[in-house]
Amino acid sequence: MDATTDIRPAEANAAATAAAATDAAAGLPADFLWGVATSSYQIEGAVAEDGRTPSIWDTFCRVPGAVVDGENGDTACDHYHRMPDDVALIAGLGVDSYRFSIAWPRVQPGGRGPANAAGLAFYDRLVDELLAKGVLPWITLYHWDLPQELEDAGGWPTRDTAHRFADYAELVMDALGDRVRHWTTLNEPWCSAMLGYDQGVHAPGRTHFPDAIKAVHHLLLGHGLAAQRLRAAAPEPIQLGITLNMGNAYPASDRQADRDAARRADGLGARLYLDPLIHGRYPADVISDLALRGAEIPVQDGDLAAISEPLDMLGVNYYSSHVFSGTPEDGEPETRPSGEPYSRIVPQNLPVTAMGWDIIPRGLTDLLTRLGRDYPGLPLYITENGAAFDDTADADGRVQDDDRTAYLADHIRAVAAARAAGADVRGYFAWSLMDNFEWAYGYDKRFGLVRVDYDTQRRTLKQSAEWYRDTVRRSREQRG
Ligand code: IFM
Repeated sequence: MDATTDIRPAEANAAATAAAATDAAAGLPADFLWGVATSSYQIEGAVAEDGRTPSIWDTFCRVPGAVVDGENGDTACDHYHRMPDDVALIAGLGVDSYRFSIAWPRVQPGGRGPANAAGLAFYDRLVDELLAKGVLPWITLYHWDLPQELEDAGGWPTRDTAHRFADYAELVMDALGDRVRHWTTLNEPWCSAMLGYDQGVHAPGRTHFPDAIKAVHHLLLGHGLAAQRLRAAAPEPIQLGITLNMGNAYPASDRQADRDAARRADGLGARLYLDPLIHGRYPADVISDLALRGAEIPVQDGDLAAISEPLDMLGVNYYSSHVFSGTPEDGEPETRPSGEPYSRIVPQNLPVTAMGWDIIPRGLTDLLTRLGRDYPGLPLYITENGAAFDDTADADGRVQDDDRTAYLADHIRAVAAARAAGADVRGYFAWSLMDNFEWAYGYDKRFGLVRVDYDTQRRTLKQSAEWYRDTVRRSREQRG
């Protein structure tokens, strides 16, 4: 297969003229859910207020060199103090839903014990504010801000953290379950485990692959235990899910070595999570691949039954895809001296975002149709999709971000194409509502539909926000 030709968009990086972008939502049904998303540490600030204690990100940001320019989330977008205005901004975009995360150390400082009423009160007000404006709250319980005390006790590689997460989930359900129907346990467990415990580029900054694999299992176990507790404690039936970040892994050619490289990448990136969650078992080929790297999944009796607690929906975060080769650039050898097979991302020379990520809308269509085929009967929601670009603002803070509009339009079309091919995709959340703290990149990368001037905290709708608002409006008009 010539993957390069296959994944190149028909109009690669076409500038988004109004005419080109208006039809993006065509083909999506009238009840399609439109939203915007954020996460707690990336926007809230107020890290030491109302009883919040440090998370692993507060600690990691203090490590010299960990975050660009030594930035941190101490103030971020100051959302904690500007929440009503931000909700008004969301309502002004006309979206159906707002996906946000709860800061664990704000509502259960230290990660154990009783709820902190002052911390919970913030989310209580946020939920009320959203409902008053007709916006559906969509909660993510864990978007990476693990209480530092739990990391000190071993973090996600330690089994107890899964139990602590289930306790915390129930505390939040007790406080907000009377008004919130949509619950996501974890955001992107691959990032928590691999970036945090293997690559060390995210908090807590550890670099031990076998521990990262233990973290994967305990994150999934935490999800399963929390799912059981959430369902048991919910006063009304809920819609429960988990969000995974995934791309499509393409082999560079039909050669067996390349197909194996793509299979291995997909195994570690996607099936290691999907198969236990949905089929109740870890994939045999991934277990063998892990063994070659000295890693084992610490499964105990009953774990897989808990992990495969039925899901009402699967959240998909999509940004890009990769093409894999099973050989180094010079062609030899296919196996490292350790016996581990070789796997290389093949550069595609495609248009990229400011993150350097290839723009491959076709990958989203392929991913969604594959999920629909391999994991049938599970409603899918795009819980994040969006792009950082090097925005330039005029004197009024206005940004003419045609590149971002084109990215969003192309990916929304890719969702419609997946639906046409049979995938049960029911909603789309743009990442992100506003520019925010982009983890190890600090404030250097801007993903927002809304520009944030970090000196004044002024918010200004970018052109992409206006385009998204109009797209949502047109799509809603079909509802009559
Ligand atoms: O900003 C992040 C988000 O927190 C998780 N998904 C990817 C986004 C862009 O990197």
